[in-house]
Amino acid sequence: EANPLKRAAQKIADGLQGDGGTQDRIPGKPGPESPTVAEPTEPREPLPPKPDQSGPDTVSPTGQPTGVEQARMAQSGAYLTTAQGTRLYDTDHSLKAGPRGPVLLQDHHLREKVMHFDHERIPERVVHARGAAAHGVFQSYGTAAEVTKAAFLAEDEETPVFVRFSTVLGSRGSSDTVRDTRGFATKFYTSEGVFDLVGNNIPVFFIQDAIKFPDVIHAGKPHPDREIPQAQSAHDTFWDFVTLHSEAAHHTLWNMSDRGIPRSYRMMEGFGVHTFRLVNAAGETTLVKFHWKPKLGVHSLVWEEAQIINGVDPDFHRRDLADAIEAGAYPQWELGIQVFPDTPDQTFEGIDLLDPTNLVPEELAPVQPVGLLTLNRNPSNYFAETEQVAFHVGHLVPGIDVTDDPLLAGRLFSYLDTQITRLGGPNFPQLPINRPHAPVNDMQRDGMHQTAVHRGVAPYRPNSLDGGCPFHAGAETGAFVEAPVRVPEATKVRQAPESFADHFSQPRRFWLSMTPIEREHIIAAYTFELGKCYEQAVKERALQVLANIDPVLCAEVATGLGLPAPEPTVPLADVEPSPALSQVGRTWPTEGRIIGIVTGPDGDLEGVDAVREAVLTAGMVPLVVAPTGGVLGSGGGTVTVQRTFATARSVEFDAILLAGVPSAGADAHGARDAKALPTLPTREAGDPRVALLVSEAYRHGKAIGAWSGGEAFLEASGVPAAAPGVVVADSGTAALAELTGLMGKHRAWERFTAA
Ligand code: HDE
Repeated sequence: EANPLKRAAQKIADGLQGDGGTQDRIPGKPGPESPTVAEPTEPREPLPPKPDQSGPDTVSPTGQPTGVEQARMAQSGAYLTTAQGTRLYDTDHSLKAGPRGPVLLQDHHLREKVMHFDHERIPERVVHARGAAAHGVFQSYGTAAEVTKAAFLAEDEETPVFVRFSTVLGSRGSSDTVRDTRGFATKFYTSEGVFDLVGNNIPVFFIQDAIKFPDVIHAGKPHPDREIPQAQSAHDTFWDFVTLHSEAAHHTLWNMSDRGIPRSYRMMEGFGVHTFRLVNAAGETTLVKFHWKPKLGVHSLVWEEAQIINGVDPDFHRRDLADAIEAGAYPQWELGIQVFPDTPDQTFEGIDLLDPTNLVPEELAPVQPVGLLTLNRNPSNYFAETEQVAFHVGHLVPGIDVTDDPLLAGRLFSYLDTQITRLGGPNFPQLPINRPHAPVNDMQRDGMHQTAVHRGVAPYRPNSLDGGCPFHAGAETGAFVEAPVRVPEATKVRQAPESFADHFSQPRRFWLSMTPIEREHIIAAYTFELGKCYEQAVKERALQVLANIDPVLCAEVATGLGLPAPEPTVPLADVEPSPALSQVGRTWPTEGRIIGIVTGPDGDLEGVDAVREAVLTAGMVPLVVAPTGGVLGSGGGTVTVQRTFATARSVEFDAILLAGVPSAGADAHGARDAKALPTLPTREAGDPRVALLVSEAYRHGKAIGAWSGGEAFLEASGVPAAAPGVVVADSGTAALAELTGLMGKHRAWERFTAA
């Protein structure tokens, strides 16, 4: 297949045959590696990783290449063994005194097997526990070379990377589409050592000083008595803290905006949050903020959609990322920097650059692209890679240094510290996923889980016994040299600077930058979350915070809560909006978008086939939805079904196409699952499950198209054929053409009442 996008989309569609993976493919279409029904009797090696999967490329701590194979040493040979390499003839029965007798204590295999199992889990991350990751490559444009000497940012440098996306509050098994901030952490394996950019999808943070991190996280995590709610901010302790603590107002507002519920990890921005200091070859310094800009645009779910997905497919974001990469539809982001002069006061246009609750509008300091990130390989083992990867804001390379942001200072301590508990000792840099690709020659020795066999007798400096090795490097031999920044003379205090005291002008700017639709979403989010709180005092205090941001926001939420709207206690800030903060109004590529094509045995199957082909050619993914699984039609004009009315839910699709005349009621095609529920008061025409599909898609602002009698579904679902974003056409391909244009806007925004 010549068109790579089409190939990618086809692969996603194929991979999604049936509802789950290789075991569940269409009859007659087994996957290439499908397991046979019976257990194989001939020994063979484990299946190799799929083409899209790979483990980390590793080198040993002493710089010797080891390759992935060494990491897989535990799987050599065809025969089952103990951990000591002794072959086993049975691993299914304990050693007993007779078949019905007691199990014998001497069963060393039982003991070893269960002992290892008992210790398979490590502590999950205290925050960002739930994540999904991928390998990729970062291609530098060289445009940052003037401001930094970092080798990986020089022209045409290519650097391997590993990126982990995450939610913050939920535990490892929680749902993907909860309202929360998302982590966006990137490990660059550069020739000068590892650089980690440990960012979020929101450019500001709740607190200005790391000493409050345990407070904000304790407040956001589930209540300590019942451990509910999981992964959400809609509860009293969270709102108690963020309303008592007005510096949290800005980040909270972002969380309540559409940014808190991204459509996909592939459609999120990333931000370094803090201001960093770059150093160039001449030793000149510049202050910068890092940005990741997704090629597919910044898109979000709507709240009801997010809630449904949490039940229907809690792994929605994880699946989306892995499917796209497996199919070859590689997600891409441009890395950009906002550049500020390194002046002694470290402010820009009156904005304190050391205050992590501030952003700098792109209209004041444009984001300048410096390189391209492409994620192109899935991990081959979740635990070894995604779980064991250890990021740290202190993993810096020459040319990138930190600033005195007090939040960043705390992070510089925390990340190393937490890995010791999580990864069981100080040798986690030796884990394959964490190993630098630059030669390592440290004098760290011993400790838990030491895997290096160090040579020599003198792990100390100065020494003569190991020939004085290893040697210090100078700046000219690539050493990291801290920027010699002057620290003002001062007295020790536990105090924030006065410039950190403005907590409302930045949130007000964000609010004013939103379109009416986005403002409605924000109002609805506050009303929902505060409506879930029990404490009246918390709600009242939240309204006070909102009054200081904007009177309309405050009044609308107050109405929803049935409470009076308070007056502001600070003068409303006079700020210019920053249109770059809004997600609505632009047109974006539609690659990788998923179109549900609803049809049945009586539908226009030829038309469906033509539409599938056109969807694939456009690099999007067609999923055919029909009353039952299997293959529709016969002979040449057949269509394979990927979803049934029972397994499909609107939230999986970015747009819906209705092909052909619906069959009234579920019985027509013998779908028994429809009988598992009490009968709904069905409308005249149409299966109620399709009516739900279409009405939900409509409510969520998704493009809907119909042809060849499919219009009748619209009526049955209560969707007006003339509504914005609804297309009725003569043929499937004509409907698709219009639909694609609509999807470029992400949603039919005109359908939202605020528009
Ligand atoms: Fe983190 N954060 N953080 N954080 N953070 C962790 O480190 C911490 C902050 C971020 O995919 C922990 O390895 C403190 C801001 C991401 O593995 C821990 C403070 C930003 C990830 C930690 C912050 C982040 C973490 C938990 C306040 C955005 C996931 C496990 C001073 C710029 C990385 C771990 C991954 C993870 C501490 C604030 C981003 C406990 C003390 C601001 C993306 O060390």
